[in-house]
Amino acid sequence: MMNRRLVLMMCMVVLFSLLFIGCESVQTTETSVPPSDTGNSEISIQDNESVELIESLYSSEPIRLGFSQLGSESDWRRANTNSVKESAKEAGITLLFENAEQSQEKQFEAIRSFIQQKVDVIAIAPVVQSGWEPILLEVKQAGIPVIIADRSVNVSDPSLYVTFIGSDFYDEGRKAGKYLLDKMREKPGPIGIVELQGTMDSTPTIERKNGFREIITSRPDFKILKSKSANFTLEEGKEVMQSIIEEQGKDIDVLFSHNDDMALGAIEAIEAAGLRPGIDIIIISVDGTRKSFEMMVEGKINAVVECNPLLGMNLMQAVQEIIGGKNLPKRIVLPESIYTQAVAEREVNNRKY
Ligand code: GYE
Repeated sequence: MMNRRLVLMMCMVVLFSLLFIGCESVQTTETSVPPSDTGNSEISIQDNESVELIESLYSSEPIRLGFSQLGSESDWRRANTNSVKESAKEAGITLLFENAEQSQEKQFEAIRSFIQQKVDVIAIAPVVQSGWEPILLEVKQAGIPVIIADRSVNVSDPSLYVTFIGSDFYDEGRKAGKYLLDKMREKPGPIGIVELQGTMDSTPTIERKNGFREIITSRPDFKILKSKSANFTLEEGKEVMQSIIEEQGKDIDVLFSHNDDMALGAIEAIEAAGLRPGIDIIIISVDGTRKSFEMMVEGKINAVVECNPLLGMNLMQAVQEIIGGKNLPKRIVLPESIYTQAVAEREVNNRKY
């Protein structure tokens, strides 16, 4: 199936050729016919029309981007969605947006509808990282380039997408681990750790978990008491933490939460159990939302690893470059930091999400 933009480019080539032939005939006419001759002005009107036609073809066809968002589970995700929508508007790109509400099946449906609507580029924020090859093959066969945004996909054929724009989740896990090592350097073990994981089989969950473990193995007295998924949501964070407190009681020294929303839910559960978050239980979270900074200011979260959801402009730039025929790097990573209570007060009002 032929891409619309390709057809447009071919039209432009044809029009340019016609224009070129037109110019040639102007020159030949000019040598034989005086400039005041009406025939000459007729030719120049045709000439202008060709230019206008080319211009209108070019400007009346904004790029059409289909974006399959995985859901709206967290403040991070809502900021990500807003960033994509606002950036598309700013870049003059027509955005076809679908929210899959955590269902990979719904993402497949959205992608198929984008193929049917013959969009120019498809961007996908994948809910999980496995199971993408067949659908990406369908998109490839339709001749539509794919950008993977935020979370990654696990595919053996790298030609199934152009680039992956997102954070280094493994490094985020490592940063959390390093903070903990430093925080506990004077404290003798055993140190009891609870981990709240995000969505199972999603890239941030897998990599934050592995990065964290890589670092903390240097202290064999760090014990992971419980590691459970709470699907990146506040409600589940609260529920899961409550049940873990009931099981593990006072052995919990540390909570490593894969995102801020789950940490906020867990804080409610910790307080309801009569414990002090940030003091009785050291809390490390990931994302860096304004709410998590407010919790740091209150002393209830100890450190937050930043994960930037504001990918919109990077995504639009990549889309424009693909359409412009440029080569993109296979991986586009955004710079990120880690924040502690020491800087929370100063930084809280600078948070953009
Ligand atoms: O950390 C979490 C969200 O995929 C990086 O998904 C994203 C994660 C983010 O729901 O809050």
